[in-house]
Amino acid sequence: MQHGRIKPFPKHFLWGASTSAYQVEGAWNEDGKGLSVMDVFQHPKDVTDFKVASDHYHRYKEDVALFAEMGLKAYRFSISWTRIYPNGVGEINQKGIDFYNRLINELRKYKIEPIVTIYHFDLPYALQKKGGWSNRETVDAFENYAKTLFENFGDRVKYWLTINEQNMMILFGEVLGVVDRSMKNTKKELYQQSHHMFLAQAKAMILCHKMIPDAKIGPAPNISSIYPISPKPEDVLAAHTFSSLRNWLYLDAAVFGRYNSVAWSYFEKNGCTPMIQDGDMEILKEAKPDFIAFNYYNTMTVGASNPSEATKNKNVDQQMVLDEPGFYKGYENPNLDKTAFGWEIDPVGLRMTLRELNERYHLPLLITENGLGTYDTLEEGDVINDDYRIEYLKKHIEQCQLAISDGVNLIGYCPWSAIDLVSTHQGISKRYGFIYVNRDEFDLKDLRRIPKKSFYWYKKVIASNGEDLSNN
Ligand code: BGP
Repeated sequence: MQHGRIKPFPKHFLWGASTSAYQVEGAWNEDGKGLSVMDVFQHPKDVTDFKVASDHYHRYKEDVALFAEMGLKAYRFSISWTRIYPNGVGEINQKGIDFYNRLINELRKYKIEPIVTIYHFDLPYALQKKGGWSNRETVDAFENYAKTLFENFGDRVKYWLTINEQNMMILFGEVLGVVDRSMKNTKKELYQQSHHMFLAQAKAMILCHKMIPDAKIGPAPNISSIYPISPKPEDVLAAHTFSSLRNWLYLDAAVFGRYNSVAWSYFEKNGCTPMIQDGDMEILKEAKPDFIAFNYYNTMTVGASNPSEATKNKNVDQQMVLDEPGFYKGYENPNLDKTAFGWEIDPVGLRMTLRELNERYHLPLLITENGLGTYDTLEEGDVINDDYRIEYLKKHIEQCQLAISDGVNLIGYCPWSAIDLVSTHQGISKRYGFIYVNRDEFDLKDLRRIPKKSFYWYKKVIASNGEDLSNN
């Protein structure tokens, strides 16, 4: 559909950028912080771990000053659970509270809206050792942790995200390092974990509304439209099945407080229906998100799959599409270009995804991740000419504006990432940031910050409220 007149971005649009604690902070064992599952994650030999990351814990003032210079209206970051509760529960670590107070105050000083993710992959290792999300006690630990955050930061933080990419943790937990690889991680176990996360999320949403009436809270899954590989009805049906399991399962539970029927029949067929206790569904129903935050990198393409095909976990060019014999099978999309790391690039798919979300849930939408992970070159004179990143972001922002013209209530765009950080499983060489961090995988160099060309471009985009996307 082509619009005669394209609508402008709303006046108070949240032009932002994102990070997560374990990927940017470093200081993995300082000031009383406990171990998280990401600290014990077994990294591939050729990539760095998260111990120093971008050293944001020590350099946050300098970083926030740069965010302000870029003109960010919002900064989406996560709180490290084990800085607040080193063991997940028990004694509060005051130094952890102090750090986030300093960070939030610094952001407020520059009128940058903090958008806080309560939990971004880094479950306390002490809880993992007690069964992690398989253990129902983790639900209470999460609620208690969320309560502490609302008590301490609720006066200044008005946008909260519950759980980052619950769907990716359930579908690809071993790749992301969030589940205990020594456990069996059967589907039954994983969907039980997912049920516990739904409960934890619902309890946090209810609590947030009680404790901070003027705050908004929502889930933050990874959502993307799913294309059928052909118009063959079986392929279209497979795309619907995959979308019901990958996307809508997580949002239907968060928004409507129910399991969708396709997901439920998949559970029955696979013997993995979660154990639901009396009162659980009432809690899910009572919790109402104020908006949907979501991460978008690419669409996926699937087709029908024969039940007799061999089971295999497929990673279509690292894009994480599963083959599920009898349900769906992942394909590459021949119409799309790819990044240097093999991720398909699909700006139009973002418009499609926004439309689907809008039609299904009728809630304000906030993009909390979208960006290009690739190699950057530091040139003579501290210059990084990342025109490819500008091109990527420009095309996605254009589609956001078209989606707004389609009637979507999009309230903000927070690309990944505000500053270079360590990729979840592919090291620091896979860079996403507007700001370069001078380090390599294993050589920490001087960690100095250098604005990239995209920094100045995004500054202009924000200053013009999305009207000027030109690259010059
Ligand atoms: C999302 C995560 C982020 C980030 C991003 C990019 O799934 O929420 O934490 O890692 O993907 O992925 P990667 O780091 O693998 O390139």
